[in-house]
Amino acid sequence: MDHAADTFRTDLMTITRHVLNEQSRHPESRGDLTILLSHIVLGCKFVASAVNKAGLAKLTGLAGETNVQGEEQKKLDVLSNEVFVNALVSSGRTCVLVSEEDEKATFVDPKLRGKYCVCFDPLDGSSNIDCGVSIGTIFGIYMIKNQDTVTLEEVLQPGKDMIAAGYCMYGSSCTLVLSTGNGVNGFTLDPSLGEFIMTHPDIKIPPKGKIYSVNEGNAKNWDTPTAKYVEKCKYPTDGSSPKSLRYIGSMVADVHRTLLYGGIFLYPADKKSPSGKLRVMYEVFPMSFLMEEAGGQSFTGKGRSLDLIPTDIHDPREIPDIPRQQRQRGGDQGAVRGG
Ligand code: FDP
Repeated sequence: MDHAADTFRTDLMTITRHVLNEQSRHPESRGDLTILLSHIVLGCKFVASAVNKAGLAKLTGLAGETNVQGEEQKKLDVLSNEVFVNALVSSGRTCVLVSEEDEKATFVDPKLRGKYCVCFDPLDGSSNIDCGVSIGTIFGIYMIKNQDTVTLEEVLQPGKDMIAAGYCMYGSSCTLVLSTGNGVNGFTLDPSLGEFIMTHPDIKIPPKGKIYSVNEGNAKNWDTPTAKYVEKCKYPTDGSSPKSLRYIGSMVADVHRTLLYGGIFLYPADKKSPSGKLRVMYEVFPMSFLMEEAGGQSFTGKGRSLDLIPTDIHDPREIPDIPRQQRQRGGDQGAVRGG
């Protein structure tokens, strides 16, 4: 990109302009997705501002509550969840919301309902909040056939049925990466304009990557194929150079780097988490959708990640009354990769 010319750019591709352009490719569209996305963008701007002020405003630290995964909630998690729930409901375009922070799915008041279901993690990577490392919001959007009669079963759709997905990374800059099923584009928040401007058009993951990204502290609990794969990254047997290890421990940041630089990010199942740690509906699906749209792959160890059918909105958590064998989940490890 021509940075000198960028300084003087006057014809800016804002995210709104981009989404409207995408909408015009579907003459039958009534702009509902555009409106929904503009509310998500507003939520991202709000959270970006709160994250920037977190240290100053004493927003860091525990809020004294525990979420469904048994993790202590941070104030910023709670705030971000409220911001997104309010933004999504007030868009008038959603009928069901699935949030990492809420035990149950939220069924929107019938008067305010629209045709979309949004699954989201309002603030992913929250163990990184207090040290200022990049964190992010992840979201995936489904269309629901009948918003008036929608049930929880309808929400448990395979990832391949998603119509749009994205994430917003709150880091040294604030970057929103979005796909509406026609490639992947990245936008950076210009704080002086308060607008996301397209900075990474048509992202394609490099076909070959030199980086592997995994929490190797879990290695003693891995199965043999996983351990062998990671060993090969370090000690290749085909004469190639060893790969570099990069692991931030914040999925949005690790996936963002993988999208731009190539390589592999994985969070394999282990003895502690036999079905893996990453949540299917609001972590694995949106990121897998973006990876595939960018020309990469995402798989569970047994098959394509987007083919999984969740049986619980917070899969893969253990559900005591349903034996694991009777559930339809297709895999037990996760990896997204370029080449
Ligand atoms: P966090 O627990 O900090 O919210 O699934 C959540 C997640 O972060 C991902 O963002 C991240 O990739 C992963 O967990 C990190 O897990 P480990 O600390 O076990 O490596």
